[in-house]
Amino acid sequence: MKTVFSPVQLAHRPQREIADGELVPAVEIPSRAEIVLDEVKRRRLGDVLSPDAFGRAPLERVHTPAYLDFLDGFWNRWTAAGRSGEAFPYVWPVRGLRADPVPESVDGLLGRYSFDAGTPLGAGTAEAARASADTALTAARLIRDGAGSAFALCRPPGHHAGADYYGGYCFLNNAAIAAQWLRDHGAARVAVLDVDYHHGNGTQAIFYDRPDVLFLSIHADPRVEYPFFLGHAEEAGAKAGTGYTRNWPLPLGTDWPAYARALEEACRWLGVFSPEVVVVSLGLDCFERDPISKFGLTGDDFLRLGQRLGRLGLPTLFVLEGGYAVDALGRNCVNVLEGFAGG
Ligand code: OKP
Ligand code: ZN
Repeated sequence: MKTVFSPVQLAHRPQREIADGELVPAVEIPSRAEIVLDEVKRRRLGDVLSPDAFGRAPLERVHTPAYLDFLDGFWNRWTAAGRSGEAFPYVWPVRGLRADPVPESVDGLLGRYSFDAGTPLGAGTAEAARASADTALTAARLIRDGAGSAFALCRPPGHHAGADYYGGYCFLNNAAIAAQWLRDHGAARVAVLDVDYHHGNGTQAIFYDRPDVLFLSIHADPRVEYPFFLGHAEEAGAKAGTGYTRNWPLPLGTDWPAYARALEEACRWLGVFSPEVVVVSLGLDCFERDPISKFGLTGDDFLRLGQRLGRLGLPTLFVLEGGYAVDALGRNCVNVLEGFAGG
């Protein structure tokens, strides 16, 4: 299986994040990607390619032009306003407040285009996010050109980002951008299977009304876990997309037997939908020792997860999302990929 990665993705270097009422060291850090890349090479998964620049058009198929302008131009505006440290929003246009007109001040802009205060935006963020999306697109093109699988070593991750908002360490929705690109380049039906510990709220929102992209997510119950405001079992799509979103919120402490039952159901839906490509939003934060998560999957369970996906026999694009136990991240990630390839 080929891997796509660019060192430009390391330019996003968050220092601190707001979590649980404190400013704490950031967890979505460059070494995550380096650890995964090292393990890909050590275990000889396959060639590692650099992404090509796909430009803005495939991003605009998922994100609004105004949001993309915000991301591209924000750091200049922030520094021009005399700010120096990484940026955090602190006020949002919630119920009854107006999202439009879009504010002119940097603090207003941050609130308008985000949904949480836990996601630092810094000098290299836009450039890294763009490279991360190009990584997903380059891997998607490998699949379009006939590969049975490919691994997009994306960072920063993407599945929490919506059409016009960032959050959850995510800026551009890499998996959604890849899925849409595959739709635009010959695939009639694409499925996104999100196995990150956190619900992929951005991806769900982007495809919620659509029957051509199936969204399936297995994750910690949002009643007790981030992102709290999406990912409940009854969310099943709307309008023409009714029935084309499925959620499996699971309790904290879930280990492999219960996880595997949800995965079995998701695989059954994949069989019924019969997509031309499966995009796997590959978070590794269901791991038992993940520092911010509370599921109980082991290293061997990630091998089992990959094997189960391999048995679907469908062209599969793996897009890296979360996973913060940096010491075990490489092993867990490559376990999924090898499990998939090795049967
Ligand atoms: C991104 B991805 C925990 C704070 C959690 C946000 C988590 C974002 C996860 N104390 N903050 O889905 O892995
Ligand atoms: Zn996650």
